Amino acid sequence: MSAKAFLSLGSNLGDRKATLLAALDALDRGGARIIRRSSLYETAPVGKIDQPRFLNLVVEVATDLTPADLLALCQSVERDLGRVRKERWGPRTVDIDILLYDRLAIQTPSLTIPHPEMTRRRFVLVPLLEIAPDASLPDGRRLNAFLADVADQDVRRVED
Ligand code: X6L
Ligand code: MG
Ligand code: MG
Repeated sequence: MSAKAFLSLGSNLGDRKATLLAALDALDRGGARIIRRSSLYETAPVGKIDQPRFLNLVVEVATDLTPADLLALCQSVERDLGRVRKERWGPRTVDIDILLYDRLAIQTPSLTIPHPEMTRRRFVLVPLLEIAPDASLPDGRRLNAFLADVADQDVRRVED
C-alpha cells in the first residue's frame, strides 16, 4: 500500500504558475504521484509581508517514498526550479512543504509532520479543504475547525 500525503506549494518570483505546474510534473516523475490538485490561489504574503503576492496550491500525492525521501524529493525539485535561499521567509521561485503523511506524527531536526504551522495559514487550509473537505490532523481534530481563526488572511481563488 502506498502512502497518501498532502503537499503545499507556493511561488512569488518569476512565472509563478509555470513554475508551480513544472514542480507538480517533477514531483510526479520523482515518485510522488499527483492524485488531486487544488485550484490556484493568489495570497497575501504572511510572515514577511513586504514581498510580492504568492500563488499557492495544495496537492494530494500517493507515494512509496518514506517521509525523509519525500522531503529530499521536495528539496531537489525546489533546487532544480531555481530556488535560492537568501533571507528567511523571503521571496522564492518555489517552496514545497509536506503537510500531512498518512496519519503520521513525526518530529526530527529536519522534518516535522504535520507541518507545525499549517493550521495558522489560510493559504494552506483553503486549498487543502477544497480537495479534502474532511481532512483532519493525526490527533483527529478536523482542519475545517481552524478556518475561523485565520479569516483575516487574504486568499483568492484564481482561474487556471
Ligand atoms: C508571526 C511570525 C506570524 C511569523 C507569522 C507565517 C512566518 C508564515 C513564516 C509568521 C510566519 C510563514 C508563504 C507566505 C511564506 C506562502 C503566503 C511562512 C514562510 N510562505 N505567504 N509566507 N504564501 N501567502 O507560500 O509561511 S514564508
Ligand atoms: Mg513554506
Ligand atoms: Mg518550505
